[in-house]
Amino acid sequence: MSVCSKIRYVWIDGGLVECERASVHVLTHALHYGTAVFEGIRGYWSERAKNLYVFRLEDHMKRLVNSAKIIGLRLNYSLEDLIGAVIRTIRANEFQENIYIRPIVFAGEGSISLDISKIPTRVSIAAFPFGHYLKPKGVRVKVVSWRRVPNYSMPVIAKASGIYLNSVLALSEAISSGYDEAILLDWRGYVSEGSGENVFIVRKGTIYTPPIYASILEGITRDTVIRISRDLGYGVVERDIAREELYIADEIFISGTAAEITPVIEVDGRTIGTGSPGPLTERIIEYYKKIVYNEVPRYSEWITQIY
Ligand code: PY5
Repeated sequence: MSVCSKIRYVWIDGGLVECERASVHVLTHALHYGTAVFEGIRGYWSERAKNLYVFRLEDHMKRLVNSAKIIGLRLNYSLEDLIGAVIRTIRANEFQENIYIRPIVFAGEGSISLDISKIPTRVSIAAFPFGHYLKPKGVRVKVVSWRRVPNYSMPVIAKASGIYLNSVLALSEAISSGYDEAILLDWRGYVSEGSGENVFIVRKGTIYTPPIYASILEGITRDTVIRISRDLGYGVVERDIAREELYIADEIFISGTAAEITPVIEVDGRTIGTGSPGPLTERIIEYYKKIVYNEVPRYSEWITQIY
């Protein structure tokens, strides 16, 4: 199936073009060296309101701008320009279903030199219909042999394309061993994160998640989970998690824009809790769903209404 079967327009370098025309040259710098930063954002179609709600759009676009700054990609658009461009892209496609939005800022053509200071920066925004990324009833995960890139080698807080080779290797190891998803340890041996998700464990009613210094991406869903869990009355502690704590956790879940909040039911062949999503995990998932569909007024500032 063609990549454009469900996309009419893509925003590229300042304007909308027909999807078929949104292509790049083979000498694009980012293709060779991973010199790009991107975002993943979700939009939820509410049948009840007959509207599409984008979740935490401004926070995602702020992270995109920050990622570009960290990598040293010069960006010729303001935060406001980029937010406006996302809204325009969705409206032009007239989506009336759940979507995923993928903006990318990348080093274009001009030279194969590793010096990106003279290479023009390009930007594109594509959006397309999207369902579940992982099994919503729970995934089986493997702690893989690849370690999460340490932040003394790569600026892992930036959502940068090149860093994703680490995630690709981790996920393919997990899948080829018969699992659904990978968990990577950090350079010290503590739990870092999934291939595309942050990790949370529950022990005796308290929620724990690795700190920023465990080389994680500072997930926006992670921040959402921390805030809404506290709202629901649960304690949330950011601290190092040892690998073996995963095995004896009462519940585990992973969070990310694509993965949303997905229960983990098995780690390295050990069943977690009862082997089905735990009660606390289910409560947070339920609350999260209400929030993204704009059914919780206190969190409506996280929502951008499209139509
Ligand atoms: N950690 C990594 C390595 C990620 O790639 C992601 C998001 C997260 C954590 C969670 O971040 P957030 O909650 O801000 O989304 N991954 C992307 C996503 O859209 C790409 C996944 C293929 O979920």
